[in-house]
Amino acid sequence: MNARTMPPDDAASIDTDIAIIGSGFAGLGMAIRLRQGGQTDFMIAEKAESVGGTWRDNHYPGCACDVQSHVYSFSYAPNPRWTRMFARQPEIRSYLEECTDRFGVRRHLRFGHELVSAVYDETRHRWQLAFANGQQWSARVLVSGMGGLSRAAVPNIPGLDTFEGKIFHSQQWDHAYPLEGKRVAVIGTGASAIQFVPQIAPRVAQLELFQRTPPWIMPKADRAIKPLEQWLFRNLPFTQKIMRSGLYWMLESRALGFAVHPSLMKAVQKIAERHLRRQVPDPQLRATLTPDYTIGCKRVLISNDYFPALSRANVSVETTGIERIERDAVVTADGVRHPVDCVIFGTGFQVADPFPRGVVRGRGGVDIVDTWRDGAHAYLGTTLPGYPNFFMIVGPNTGLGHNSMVYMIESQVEYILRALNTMRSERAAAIEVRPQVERAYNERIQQQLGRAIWSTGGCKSWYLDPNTGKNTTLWPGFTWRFRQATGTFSMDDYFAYAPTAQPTALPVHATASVHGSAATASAEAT
Ligand code: N01
Repeated sequence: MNARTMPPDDAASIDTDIAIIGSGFAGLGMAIRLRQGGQTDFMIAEKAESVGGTWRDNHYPGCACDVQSHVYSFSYAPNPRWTRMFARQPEIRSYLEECTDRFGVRRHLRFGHELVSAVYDETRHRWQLAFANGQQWSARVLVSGMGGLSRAAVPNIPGLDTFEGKIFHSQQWDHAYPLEGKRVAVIGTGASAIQFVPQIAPRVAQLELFQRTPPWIMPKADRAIKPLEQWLFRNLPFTQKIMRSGLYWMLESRALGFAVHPSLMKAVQKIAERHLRRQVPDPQLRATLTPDYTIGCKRVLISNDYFPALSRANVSVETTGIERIERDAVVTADGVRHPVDCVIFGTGFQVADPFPRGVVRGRGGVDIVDTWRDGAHAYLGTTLPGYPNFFMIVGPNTGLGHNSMVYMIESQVEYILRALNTMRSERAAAIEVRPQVERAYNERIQQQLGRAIWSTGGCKSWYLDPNTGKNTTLWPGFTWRFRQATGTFSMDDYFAYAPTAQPTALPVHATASVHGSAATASAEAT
């Protein structure tokens, strides 16, 4: 099927070669590169009514990227019109809308398609997809661009359902609710909260910030991009390339402290301590806001207006744990009632379970939730034994604490394109990563992570699986190494299925020395 023959939206069942789920940076990035390669037989299922992923869903006041925009954009689509070094959410969302049109992927999009199940049919080598709207698709290849930070996490606090005021999560911000004059409780002090607290503090009557763990915060080198710079970027594009490259290497150098020599983080911590001292004159508040773990263990945040907001007369920071919520108050473990009109959760996302049970089922109907019982894992964050022709973008251990996720996404997209090309040239109906290749890769990753600041810094974070304590989210180190590792696709790492449904050993190719790959060609059974 090609674009000309694509069936209308109301068709009950659709056959497509490649189904992409999600239209954030990952899904769009995959679609754009397919189009650029001349592929037209693919469709993108998007649960919402527009593209943008996290940059559509998160629109809380102050929402902005904490990575410089020149790096946080597609390498092939620099945007000379960025207005700030760290673009704000509406600008990033517009950028993604523009890319959708510019690269001709809009006609491949199907909005209002929330995936409810993807089941691998071993006899036909196809993924059978069902959507909440009743649509069904059949696809040879399934690419997940669903991201790990899309399902809001709201803690199960006793009495939450008895609260009679207004409640919402930062990801579902209710702009229609007037915060003016209200007593507001904010729960959580992560990347989202530190962006919206300074925005709402001047508007509310009183803001109580419930802090469980203080974050380390560095100064944010943000500024408007001057018209002359924009002119240069537009008319002499190499200038923006130089800027991008400089920023990339500046950010990349931070991996040295995070993953290679965690002791270097002490020097970084000094900068954060100075930032705190300069911005918070009150020693008691300063003590409350000083973390007791090494910087970098949790995501390092950047802000110039968070600390000043906390010094306002109408803002207080509460560190006693929350015991319950009553009709009109938050009650802390010391028995104190904190009467509020509104509770805003800045409590992050359900990172450990990116796919709910029942949504992705591979060979033998095995649910990915069961495969990941002891924590998520994948080969190069992309492929998983038991799940043929299933590719994840932003899968396990591809997250970053120091550089742009778009770089990781592009690395994975290119790897998937290589896999698809190899399948075509080998005439394989399906491919599946060999279990021992994936296992050896993950052992290596976990070893490296064990030495990194995220494991040794003395904190608990969402980077670690809550059940096993394993870091299943972050890539351990330099992003160029990930680019290198994904830069070759070796069939030696995979089983190939002939159209008969039996795995066959395809000819063994010269084994590329892929970083982290055991790259063995022994014909082990699954
Ligand atoms: O969520 P978080 P977030 N009782 O998980 C607290 C990305 N992002 O939405 O630290 C009380 O970081 C929790 O406390 P603790 C980015 O990758 C990017 O802020 O666990 N408190 C913490 O303070 C980021 O890392 C941008 O002790 C509870 C907070 O809630 C990720 O999204 C901007 C609690 C959660 O912080 C998530 O950020 C924004 C409970 N029961 C976000 N449960 C960019 O600019 C949780 N907390 C790119």
